[in-house]
Amino acid sequence: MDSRAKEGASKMKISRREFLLLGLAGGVVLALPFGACACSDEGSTGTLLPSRAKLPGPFEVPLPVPPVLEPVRTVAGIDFYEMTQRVGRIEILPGLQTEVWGYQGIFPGPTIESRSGRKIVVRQRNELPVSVSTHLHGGRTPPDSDGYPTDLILPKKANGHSMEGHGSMRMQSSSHFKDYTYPLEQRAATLWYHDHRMDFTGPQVWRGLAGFQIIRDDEEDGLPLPKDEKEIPLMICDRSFDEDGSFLYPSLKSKPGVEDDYMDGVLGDTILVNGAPWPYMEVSNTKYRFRILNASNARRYELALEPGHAPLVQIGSDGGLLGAPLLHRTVPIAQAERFDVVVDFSKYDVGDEVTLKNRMGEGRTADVMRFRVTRHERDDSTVPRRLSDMTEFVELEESNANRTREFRFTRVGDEGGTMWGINGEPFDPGRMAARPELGSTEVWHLRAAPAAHPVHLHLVHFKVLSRNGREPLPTDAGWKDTVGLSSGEEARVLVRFDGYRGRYVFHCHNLEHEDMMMMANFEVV
Ligand SMILES: [Cu+2]
Repeated sequence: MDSRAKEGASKMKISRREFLLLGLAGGVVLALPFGACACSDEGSTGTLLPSRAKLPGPFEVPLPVPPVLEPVRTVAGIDFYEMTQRVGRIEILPGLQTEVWGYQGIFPGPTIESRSGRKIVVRQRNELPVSVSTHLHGGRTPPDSDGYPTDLILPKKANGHSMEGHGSMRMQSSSHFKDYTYPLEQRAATLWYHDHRMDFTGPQVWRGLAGFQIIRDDEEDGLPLPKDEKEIPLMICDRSFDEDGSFLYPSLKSKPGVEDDYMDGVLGDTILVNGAPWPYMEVSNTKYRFRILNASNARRYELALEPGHAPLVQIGSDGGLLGAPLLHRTVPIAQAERFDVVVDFSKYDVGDEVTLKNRMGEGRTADVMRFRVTRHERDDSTVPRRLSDMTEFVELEESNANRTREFRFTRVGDEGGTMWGINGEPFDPGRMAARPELGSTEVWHLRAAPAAHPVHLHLVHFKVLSRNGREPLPTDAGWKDTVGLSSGEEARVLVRFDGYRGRYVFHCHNLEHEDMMMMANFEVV
């Protein structure tokens, strides 16, 4: 592990062999490894940036839930949305104002609720002082709407801002808005949209450019899972604040990248959930569904409930519902990963306080948020033994693979490393790392050294075949679009190249690594 990559090395000591059988509400008994600890041996790769502002105490502010964006019109079954990316001022730390760069000027941005197979068009307007490119993470999206890093929406005053440090960058858009078309020919899942601008994704997401998009379908609607006010998206991310409440970020002035000390990644000292610092939520003694997203730049978490009377019942992953629920005592969540979990608060007494902890954190970053069980309520929801018909997933086997490719995620450049790269190469929009055929299946062997790298592929979903030559972790289950690798780890993933022909990127989702070139192209041919 790099000497600077030391924040929050895991202190978990749970035996990997711990094996329990647990009953769930509704009489379902699952013979699953509960507490099979998915603890990594490494914590987050990054350097802590201390806040200068006075931070609030834990669990003082209520959990906000982002508003749902309504379409501006519907024509021929297509929903049209409009969003403006602009500067906003919001109160994140009590009594202070924070300038955010937000979708609709808010952070997190508004949630888009959509249906599988129902096309939507999102017009993104840019009223920020910088260029942007919007990516729908987890979306099976045609290439011209995927938010390629140089497919920019220029700022209104395009007087040089957009070319910061990039005299040679090819401009692919000259408008102040762009219509993104999302066919959404994919399963129900928790997606998120965020900025993906070449070299500046880290600072622009840090300033607020992230929001949820949820896709629903009939299969999921037919399940008796917790719904409505008991189905909550949780965007977890870390930030640091200057004395006046503004976001701190160690940018180089008008140039890509961060100060040398932070090239491993920027770790905030304040944990936000849906934009609020260490919030609390009042719950009844019933089941709740949480769609958890790690939207941090560099921080990984190991989530756990304390006291742990109830397991985290995982019902879905990046790519939607699992075939059957899985019980975890802890859930490791790398940047950009999503875990869809149900928590049964009937395992607690009214009056109990239940903390969502981060076992990889230290001091204040070991807390995420708190649930207060405040009332009795009738609960009609259950977690069924079967969640989804995962035929396609089960049938996709390594023997289906047409070929294997290997990608190493390492430092590149001068002695000591000045950049990050894949197979020794920093990102070059003109270079193609792979040309898989549409409809083909490949094994991608991903290796991370010498730091933690969450690897994300655009367009596709994949199945984790193995981790470090052994069985995947219980938390690697289901369709994935991001796989978290600790320093020195490797994973083999089985990827089905479905959807659209064209050029896409895959990259490390440590946003500082991504900005410092840990990205490559693949073209589906
Ligand atoms: Cu990385």
